[in-house]
Amino acid sequence: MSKISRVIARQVFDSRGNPTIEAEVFSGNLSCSAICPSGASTGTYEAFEKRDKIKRKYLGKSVFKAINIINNKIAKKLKNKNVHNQEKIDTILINLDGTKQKINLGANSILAVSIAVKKLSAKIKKVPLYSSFLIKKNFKLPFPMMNIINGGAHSNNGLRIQEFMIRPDGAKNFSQAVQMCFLVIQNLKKIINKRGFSTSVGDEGGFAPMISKNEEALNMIVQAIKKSGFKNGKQISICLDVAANELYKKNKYSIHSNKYITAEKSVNLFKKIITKYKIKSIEDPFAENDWKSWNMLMKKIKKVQIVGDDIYVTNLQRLKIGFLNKSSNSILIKLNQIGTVTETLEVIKFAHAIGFSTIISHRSGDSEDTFIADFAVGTNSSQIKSGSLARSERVSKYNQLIRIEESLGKKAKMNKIH
Ligand code: 2PG
Ligand code: MG
Repeated sequence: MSKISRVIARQVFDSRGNPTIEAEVFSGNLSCSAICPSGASTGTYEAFEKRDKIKRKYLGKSVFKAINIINNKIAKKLKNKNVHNQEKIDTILINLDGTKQKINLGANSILAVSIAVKKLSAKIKKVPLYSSFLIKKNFKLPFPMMNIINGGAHSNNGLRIQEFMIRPDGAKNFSQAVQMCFLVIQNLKKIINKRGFSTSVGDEGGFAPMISKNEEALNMIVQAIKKSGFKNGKQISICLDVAANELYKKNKYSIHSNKYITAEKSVNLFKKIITKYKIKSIEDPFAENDWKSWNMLMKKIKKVQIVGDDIYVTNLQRLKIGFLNKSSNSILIKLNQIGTVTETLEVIKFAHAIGFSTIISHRSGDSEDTFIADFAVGTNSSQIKSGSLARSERVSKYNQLIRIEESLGKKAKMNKIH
């Protein structure tokens, strides 16, 4: 048994330059740290993110109260606990908070500690982090979903849909997957440049040209795929995150233009673009409580991955409701939506048991922490979403997967997209 000797936290900064928490957990002279990410288009049911809300200092965004909680309350409770007993440690943290949405301690303080403990346990055991989750052998690499055009809450271009992604379905290995995305991204850059738009990037590293029509973005991507020598819908597939919570008002949606229309009409327009652009995956097509419309889409659209993010918020109870309502066939996994490693693993296990695919995801405010790369491999998740091949906080996850693939050698295989 290795005992936790010390837990400390500090305020660091995320990729948007906002304050966030880094926790460091010690056992003797070994330690590991973890940085908590932060979202922009957040679901109502996500676990609570604790911020100081003192306008004067960091416009309300500092996290010193949460850091205090780690340095005192949490550190005291975890002292001398077995670092290898993740479930017990997470249970202590959950009980210490005592609320459903982790309102007392804040999911940001809890998660930073939970992840740091997990990393430290693997370090002490001298095993690769990816081998310390659900999967113990036959590790598979996830397909990257790279967000190459940013819209919605992640940029200020007025583009309705938040994320236009590509997934290199034809890749034989992870390095090739990255190479394929690289080619499409570089060609897309040329296309955007030629059209006279800026090639600067948004929060997740994708381009954020000043266009406002979804189809304009889709046309440019199709062109870039073709120019790279790939077949759209075959070697490379287009995937979307609509983030429809942000486009919802009084039972209507402004997904396809800035005019608000019914869900029925939106479904028909989804159908149109899915066929035209051979779209293979759609995340958050409707708002977080609009179970009826999700089910309508599932009934009307076949062979497309329908992914729940804000609707499930990595929460087992909400996933169960979604399963009973036939709301989707896939779930996006974000550790900070629920707050501990153990609870996240429970959700993934359930998702796989009911035949859902799992997509491990970054947040739009992320950091150099690469935990989710190992997590994707160790949980047998078929996909990972970590932005584009730009901005180090995005690329760092893909780089870690390249290292994992290398360390697996000949045994390395790509996961299956179902
Ligand atoms: C999403 C995420 C990540 P955010 O909606 O899926 O891409 O964005 O972190 O802003 O919620
Ligand atoms: Mg989303």
